Amino acid sequence: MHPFSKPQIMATKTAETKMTVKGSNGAAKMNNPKERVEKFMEKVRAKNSHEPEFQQAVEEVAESVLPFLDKNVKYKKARILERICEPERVLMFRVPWVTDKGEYQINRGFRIEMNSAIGPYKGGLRFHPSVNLSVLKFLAFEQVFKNSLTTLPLGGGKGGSDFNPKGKSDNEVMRFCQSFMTELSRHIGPDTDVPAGDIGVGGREIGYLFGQYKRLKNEFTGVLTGKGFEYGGSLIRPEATGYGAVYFTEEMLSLRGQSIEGKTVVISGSGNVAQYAAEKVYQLGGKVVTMSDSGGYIHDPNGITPRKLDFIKKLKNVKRGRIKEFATNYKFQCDYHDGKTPWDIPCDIAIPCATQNELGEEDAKTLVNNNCKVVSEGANMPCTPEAVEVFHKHKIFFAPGKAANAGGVAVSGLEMSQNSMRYQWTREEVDKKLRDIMTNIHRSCVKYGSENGYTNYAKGANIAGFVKVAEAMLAQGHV
Ligand code: NDP
Ligand code: 2IT
Repeated sequence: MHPFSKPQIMATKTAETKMTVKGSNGAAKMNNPKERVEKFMEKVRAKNSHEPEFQQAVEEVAESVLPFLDKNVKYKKARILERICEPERVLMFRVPWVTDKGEYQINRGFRIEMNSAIGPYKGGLRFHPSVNLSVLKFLAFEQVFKNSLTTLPLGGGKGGSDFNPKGKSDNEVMRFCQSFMTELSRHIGPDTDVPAGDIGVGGREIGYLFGQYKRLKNEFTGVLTGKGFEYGGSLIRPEATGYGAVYFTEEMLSLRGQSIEGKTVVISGSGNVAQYAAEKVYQLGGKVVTMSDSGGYIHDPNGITPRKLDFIKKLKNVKRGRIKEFATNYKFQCDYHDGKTPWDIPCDIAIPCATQNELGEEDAKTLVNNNCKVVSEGANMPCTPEAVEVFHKHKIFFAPGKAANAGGVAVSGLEMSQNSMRYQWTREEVDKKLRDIMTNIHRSCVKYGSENGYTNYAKGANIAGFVKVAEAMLAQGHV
């Protein structure tokens, strides 16, 4: 241990204790923000033990919102933040299905209906073996703030299953989706709760889920988004999350008189979000040098061109293969790094697009040392709190997922509008609306998160997202 470690810790404790003062009624009043967050989190942890991801997401929001409540006592009195942390409803159900070989399988299905203050519950479904209550509650919690930021009338929800679509035949996936929807259909509806895709749930799964809902209810409604264009889907919805994350990056850069053109970009993941983030970076003149999957990452120093990206799209969306096969195909231009994440490759911009907590403190330090200037979260909570602290300390432009990846759910909201009108907008119309929404979200983050010339986008997104939901909750009474 370093000889100075102990006295330093004691000095911090003393400073913290001094900040605790007696209020006029004699009760201990806390002025130290860290202490207050800790006190708030004690209750959240006690109520939601064994849910580390949910606790992590709540703590990150509490750090920004608790100090804001001091200046906005009406929200504090009505205990809005405490209420937002408690899901309105949690559904958990059995999903029985049968494999092609006739083996009986049982998975667990979930839907977290988190908050409906500003619109019907809205958020994706995730099919992945790591899915549990904690993961889905964190995602549903984030979704409440994200959906609020889009300016559209969307409440927050999330769902999914520990079902693993990898290695399953189309018929097995179809039978699973039909069984999952047989139960879920009792709880959702176009004005109640509107699911969409997330990890492991793409166009194929949404099609099977929609087919089963329609069959059970005898209704053709916009109960799901991310549908195929032929049966009510919106143009640009597949592209929206990745494009939106890059539009947001452009906004951050343009505020400083820069652009994506000529920048080197490191992307993780190779699924829906990663593919379209890579496509948009290329269109705007940047160079994407990495993509990854859960097996490892590829490094292509010449950049991933549209032709190479087509290979990746076919590999991941049709063949459902591994990213390693890209390196085998382009073996003279590209390396494969087994079991690793791409954060040690020098870049100007990093866009993590795979999963939560995929970028830790050491990765963040490496990115900073390599002169990375912008980090935009395409995934939900991909950077750990320690990594985010490093970015803030070094004044990196860091866009949290609830702002940067909101383009996906925003175009889902536009899909709902088109379904209600029974009409479909052109690509150009939807893309323009997506761009405008990302610009507005950026503006909101700057409004609430800027101090001394630096924008803390996480703080800005949390407060801006909170205010709209809080106002709606106040207006609707203690429900
Ligand atoms: P996909 O299923 O299309 O792709 C997921 C990608 O991430 C794959 O490359 C996958 O690798 C990789 N991945 C998944 N889990 C892990 C893991 N535990 N460790 C390492 N790699 C992993 O999902 P999406 O692209 O839709 O979602 C990616 C992220 O973006 C998620 O955080 C999601 O919540 C978020 N998001 C998605 C939106 C959407 O509209 N789809 C909207 C907003 C956010 P492999 O193929 O090996 O599994
Ligand atoms: O995390 C997300 O915002 C999504 N998976 C998309 C949700 C949606 O309803 O489109």
